[in-house]
Amino acid sequence: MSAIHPDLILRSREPLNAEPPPGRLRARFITPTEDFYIRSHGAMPAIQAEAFRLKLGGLVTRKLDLTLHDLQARFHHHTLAAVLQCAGNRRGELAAVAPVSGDPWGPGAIGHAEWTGIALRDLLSAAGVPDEAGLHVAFACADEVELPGEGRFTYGVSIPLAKAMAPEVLLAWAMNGSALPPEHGFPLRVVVPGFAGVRSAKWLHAITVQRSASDNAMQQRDYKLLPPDVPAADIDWSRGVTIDEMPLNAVICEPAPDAAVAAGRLMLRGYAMASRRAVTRVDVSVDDGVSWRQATLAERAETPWSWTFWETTVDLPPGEHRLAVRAWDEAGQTQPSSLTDVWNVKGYLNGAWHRLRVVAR
Ligand SMILES: Nc1nc2c(c(=O)[nH]1)N[C@H]1C(S)=C(S)[C@@H](COP(=O)(O)O)O[C@H]1N2
Ligand SMILES: [Mo]
Repeated sequence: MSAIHPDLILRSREPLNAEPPPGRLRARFITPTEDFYIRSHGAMPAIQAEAFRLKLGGLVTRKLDLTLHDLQARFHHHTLAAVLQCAGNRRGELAAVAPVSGDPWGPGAIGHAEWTGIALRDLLSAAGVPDEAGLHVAFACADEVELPGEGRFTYGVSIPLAKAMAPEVLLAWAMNGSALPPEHGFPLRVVVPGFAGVRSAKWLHAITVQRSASDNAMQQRDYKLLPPDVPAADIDWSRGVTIDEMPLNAVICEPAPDAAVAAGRLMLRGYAMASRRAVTRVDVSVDDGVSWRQATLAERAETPWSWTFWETTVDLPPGEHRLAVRAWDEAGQTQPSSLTDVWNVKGYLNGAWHRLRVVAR
């Protein structure tokens, strides 16, 4: 196992799950690889780049069997900055409503990296995809994983062909200009900007074009948004909706929750993310959402696959203060105010206002 950065907050050692503290996450618009969250469901597979082959089959005109060098030599290279975020980002806060299952992620199960690889659509086009509605592209991976009640199986997920043919979906061999580190999927991973991290398959070795979504338990019996009345003890997955696109979100990265700060002027900083649409406004409150002021959008990108960094200065008299943040997107939508509104037993898609308390002295 490669050493992880000592500043990462370890959520689980086996499998390896870790996230950066929020202040570190907000330090750089492109998240340094060592600060990038790690979310794995099983042990990291050791793959030799020289022996690596990617197979593409299913409903295609020509099956493909390619080495890494073939991929790099035959297809146009793309580099794209994109956010990857876990559907369980901010799950930890939901436990205040009722118990949730899974690692208690803070707001750091997200990162914004520069990914280099080929467009998945170029590979699919080279293989020849039928002109048929409703197809799916399934990814098979090298890691063996385990889910409660499902036993052990190799990781697999799928995305609709329509998304697979979108220009932003990459098969990436590099992250921030260097080869993918083992924990982020060496030698090849999928990057599906805008979709929950679960679809960005690491340690990819086979792609299948097919008529239905992947029948892998990771696709069918996990990562679905369940209604709030589904009990933990007996999950009826057919009541859940497959989590693909991520909701609008905003987080206060600085100050930290329960921080003791000097009374007077205080800088608040954080991130906001909309997926597919742009973030158009970020509001900050120092009275728990009774009144709001607009933050400055300090750093943003041209594409909807990047996050937005916001900041603002507030004036806090001595005492306890309840801070809150909410983002707006270009469709004029904003986030639900309370954790109760979004709670689900698996703790996915927490896009409620991010709130925290600070004490000014
Ligand atoms: N093969 C494989 N791919 C995977 C996973 C995994 O456990 N195995 N975890 C997924 C989940 S849930 C997330 S959030 C992202 C995390 O990617 P990262 O560890 O590079 O941040 O990878 C996804 N791809
Ligand atoms: Mo995830």
